[in-house]
Amino acid sequence: MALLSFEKKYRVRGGTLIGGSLFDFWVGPFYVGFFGVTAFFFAALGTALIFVGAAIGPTWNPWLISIYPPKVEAGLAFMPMNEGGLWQIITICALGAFCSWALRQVEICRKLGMGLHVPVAFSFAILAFATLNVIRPILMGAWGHAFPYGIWTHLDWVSNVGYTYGNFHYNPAHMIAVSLFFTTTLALALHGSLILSATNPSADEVRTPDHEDTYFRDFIGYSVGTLGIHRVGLLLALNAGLWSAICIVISGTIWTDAWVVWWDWWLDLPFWADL
Ligand code: UQ2
Repeated sequence: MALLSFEKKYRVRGGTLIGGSLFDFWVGPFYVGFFGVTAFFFAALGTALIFVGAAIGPTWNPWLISIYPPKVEAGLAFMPMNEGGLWQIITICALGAFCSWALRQVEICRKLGMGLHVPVAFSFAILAFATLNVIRPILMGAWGHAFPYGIWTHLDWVSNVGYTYGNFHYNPAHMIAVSLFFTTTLALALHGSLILSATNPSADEVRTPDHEDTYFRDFIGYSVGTLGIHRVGLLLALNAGLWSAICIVISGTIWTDAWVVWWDWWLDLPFWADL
């Protein structure tokens, strides 16, 4: 169906979660909805407050601008603007915008009669952010454990937190997360190259899914299938985000030592513990 006649059929009212038909319209190509309004509000306010923080100083160098969370000593208190309060409101704006975006995706899914896979997937990204800057700081008792909003300073934060637990690469959940990120790129490279090789062949005619299946059956004796590869891809990608959240939320909460010490359970196994 051509794009214009498709839009005529599907750009109709309905499917909203909140607000009925009040915000059920488009601005140019963008569906608005109640959550389009809230997303715009949170994004605009959050961005404006980042500029307020930049104006407070000490730099306008975009690489070095940073909005810091409160000091660890402040615990979980609400703070004045220039002592972490800006960071607190910007964090609320960020989560408000992310959740608005997810719910706007849900409304679009409902309009089009599609599954909710995209908003579910996006929710894992929101979960990862919330784990870093809300859940873990609350579990540890201070907003000061969250990361600052700055290009350079958030990298410093990652480095510092890594060294706080010795070498973060010994964190078993971090190992699982990294493996999932690599496997995700493997899956996407396999899939992208396979699709391009079949739809963009040097021969004149585009190849079929049978060619794609047969390629992998010839190569490794197995094809996961054209729908299956997308299930594998989504599963890998969501787990990469999930295990990233797990690997950071267990650090400083249920495990406070260097991560290499965790592996002592292996050395303590009865087979060789007494040798
Ligand atoms: C496949 C298939 C596709 C694909 C790919 C495969 C026709 C177009 C890439 C091959 C994938 C396999 C064997 C699984 C890979 C698993 C991991 C964990 C990387 O069979 O069906 O559809 O794109």
